[in-house]
Amino acid sequence: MPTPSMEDHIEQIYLLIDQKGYARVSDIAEALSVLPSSVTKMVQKLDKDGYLIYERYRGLTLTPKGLKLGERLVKRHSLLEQFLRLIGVDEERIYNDVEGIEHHLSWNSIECIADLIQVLEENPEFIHKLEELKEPHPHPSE
Ligand SMILES: [Mn+2]
Repeated sequence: MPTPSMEDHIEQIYLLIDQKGYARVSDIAEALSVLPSSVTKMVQKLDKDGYLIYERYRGLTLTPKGLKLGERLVKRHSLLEQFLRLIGVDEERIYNDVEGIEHHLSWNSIECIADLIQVLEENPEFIHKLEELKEPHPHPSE
């Protein structure tokens, strides 16, 4: 089982390769707000565990195992974003909230949330009821 930190790294590597065609240690470090040295350490562990191949001067490539997990993690992230958006969470909170919960839900819960999203999308009257509840809704000071 990959740890939350391993998941974060694989997710970012997958996204970077998808968007730029490559993932550099410095870009991963910046995306995750951690030191490049700790990314290097993690990348070596992910190499050892078979998620990617890391060659110091040639960069890194995800193995089929890493690609499969990366794709799942990115899907999970966007599914949770979609869910929070649908239930009316403020846009500026969504990313951080998802980062906070995504590693701690079982795939069973994720599947149930996916089903709930489907029901909500097919029945917009539920969304309207939620919106009505929210009308004047000051947040407690944070
Ligand atoms: Mn994420």
